Amino acid sequence: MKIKLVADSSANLNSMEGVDFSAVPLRILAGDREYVDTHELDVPGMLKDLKAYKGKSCTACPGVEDWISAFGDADIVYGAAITSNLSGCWNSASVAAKEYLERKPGAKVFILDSLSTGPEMELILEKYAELIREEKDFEAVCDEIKAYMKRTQLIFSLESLANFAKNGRISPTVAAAAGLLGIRVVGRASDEGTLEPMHKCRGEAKTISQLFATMKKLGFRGGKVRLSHSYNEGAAEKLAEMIRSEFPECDIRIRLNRGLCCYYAEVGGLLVGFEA
Ligand code: X90
Repeated sequence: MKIKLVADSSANLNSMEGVDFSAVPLRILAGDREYVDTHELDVPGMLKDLKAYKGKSCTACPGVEDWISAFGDADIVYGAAITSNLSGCWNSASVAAKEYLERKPGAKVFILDSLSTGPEMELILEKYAELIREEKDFEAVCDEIKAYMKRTQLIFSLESLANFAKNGRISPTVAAAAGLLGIRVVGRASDEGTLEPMHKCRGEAKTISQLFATMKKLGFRGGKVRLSHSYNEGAAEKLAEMIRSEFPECDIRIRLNRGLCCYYAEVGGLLVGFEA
C-alpha cells in the first residue's frame, strides 16, 4: 500500500526522512515575474528583486491539479496546509481530495488545516511521519494528528507587517494597532489561524527574550522546537541557546524559510514552532 505525505511550501520542507513526501509550491507574483516556491527557487535573488521592485506584489496558493499531482497514485494521502484563514491553500487541497477520490475510489485522503504555517507545520509533518512509521491505521492517524496539533503552537517575530497589510491578510485595525513599518512585532498564530500581534519590540536581545517568555507563557515546558528564519541565523541560534540554558535536553532544529515565508516574514523574521 502506497502512502504519501504532502504539504504546501509554507512548511519550508523539501523532503522528509523515511517517508514519500511532496511539497506543493505557492507562488509569489510581482509585475510580470512569477516566483514558484520550489526547492529550486533562488530565494535571495527573489528578495533582491522584490526590494528593487516598486510595484504591487502578491502571493497565490496552489491549484487543485498541483495538489492532485502531489498525491501521485497513493492509496493513502496525508497532508497539512497553511491556515485556511489566510490562504486558499487548504480549500484547493480539499477540492483536490474530492476529485482524487472520484478518480481513485477506495483511496483515502486527509489534509489537515494546520491553522498555522512554517515550523508548526513542520512539527505536524514530523508527527505524521512517526505515525506512518508506526503503521497506525488511517482513522488513528487522523485522530492523533488532530489531537497533536492542539498541543503545538507558532509564534514569530516579524520586522514589519507590511506585506500582510498590503495583501489584506490582516485587518486594517490590526495593522494600525501594530504599526506597519519599522517596528518589530512578536505575535502568535491564534487558535483560529489568524495573525495575532502580542508585543512590539525594539532591539534583537529584547525580541529574543520576549519570544522565549511568550513560549513559556503559552505552555512550553521543554518539548520539541523548530525554528525557521529569513536569513537571520544569529537570532535563531541565540534563541536556541536561551532555550537550552533552561531546558538542556530540548530537541531544537533550525532551518531557513523558503520563498513564501520569506515574502511575508521579510529578511530578519524568525518563526518558532513548539510543543506546549
Ligand atoms: O494563499 C496565499 O497567497 C498565501 C497567503 C499566506 C499568508 C500568510 C503567510 C505567513 C508566512 C509569516 C509569519 C507567521 C504568521 C502566522 C499567522 C498564522 C509566515
